[in-house]
Amino acid sequence: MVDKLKIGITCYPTLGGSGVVATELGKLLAEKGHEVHFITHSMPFRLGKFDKNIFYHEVEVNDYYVFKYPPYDLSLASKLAQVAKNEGLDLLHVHYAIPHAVCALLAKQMVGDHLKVVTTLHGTDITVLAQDESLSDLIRFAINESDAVTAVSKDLIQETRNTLSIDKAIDLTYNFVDKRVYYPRDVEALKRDFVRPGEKLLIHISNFRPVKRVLDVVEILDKVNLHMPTRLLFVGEGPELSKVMSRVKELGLMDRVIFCGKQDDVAQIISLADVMILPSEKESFGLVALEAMACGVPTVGSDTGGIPELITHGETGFLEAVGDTERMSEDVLKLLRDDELYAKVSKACLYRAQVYFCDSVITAQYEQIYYRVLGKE
Ligand code: GMT
Repeated sequence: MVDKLKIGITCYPTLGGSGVVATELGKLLAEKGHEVHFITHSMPFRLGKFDKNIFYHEVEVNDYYVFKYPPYDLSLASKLAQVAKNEGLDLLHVHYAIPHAVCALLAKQMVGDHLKVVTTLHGTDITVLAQDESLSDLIRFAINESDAVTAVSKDLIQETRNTLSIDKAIDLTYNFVDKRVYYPRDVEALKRDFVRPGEKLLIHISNFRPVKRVLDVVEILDKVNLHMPTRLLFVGEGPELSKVMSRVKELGLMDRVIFCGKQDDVAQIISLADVMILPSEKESFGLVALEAMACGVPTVGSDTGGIPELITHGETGFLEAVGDTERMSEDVLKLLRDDELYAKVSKACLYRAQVYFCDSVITAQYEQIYYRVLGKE
């Protein structure tokens, strides 16, 4: 019989792909009989319904008056150690090297070497934080001292090696989607609330950080709309939102754009759309493109980071150089004008999401890593 494990998971519990992946993984592990303890500063937003194998431990930050800054990292480290001891955890699976892996390593020192630490790299700790010399040694330490390290694309593994001169083995664990949630939904009736007959619908979902190049999405809509009546759904919020709204007004596209804000039922919204637009400057994986793929919606985006490992240009979407909105809009038009091509690409999307980014396959990969670090292979 396979050993059931006691696993602690720490992630950023609010919106964001890493939080989604960590939470979905925890839920799937719990379904397989493992005991899963989320240790985070607030309830992970995708946690959902009650499960007897899922526990939530809130990290409360001590705001003692001598502290200039409340020490979240120390509160997390001591909570991790406390939960690990009280619950007899086998391992901590932490998402992001900074600060989570560093905190987990401190907890391991407090609890003992039998507590293993698995760290998953999602991108920003390598592509942004590791560029900062004041943090790079700490990130290298966190990676080298973890019992296992995983990354969400080959590109991110390579970038970790190059940026931090790291030789340690890093396991590739692609992002995944739960096929029971992400599938083409029947949204024909709902679609009539968003587009008129004959119109097409584009979608962009992100946290509107500069790295997402959301203004490019508006340029693409503008260009496509010149040739074909098209609308655009923006899902999410973030620092670039007001700039995006100004550009939409400047181009006279207000009646073509719907700003939905943050939304929970992403699969339903994606199913409304014809094409997902992801023109990011950098993307270690691009979870939203996978979510779209699993709903049969192709992505047009940039050929950068881990995106080409997910989307095969010409088969499951189209990828162009970062910032080339001209070619991206031509790709969108190519897809929207040719029903036969669209159907072929959409079918290929469903197949690729099922076969290569299937929840059960990736969950099993994580389990294998857990058993390996615990010497239970
Ligand atoms: O993209 C973001 O700004 C959010 C960030 C996160 O922490 O959720 O996303 C990163 O992790 C996701 C899950 O592994 C990946 O799908 C995203 O590509 C990655 N973002 C970047 O690399 C910019």
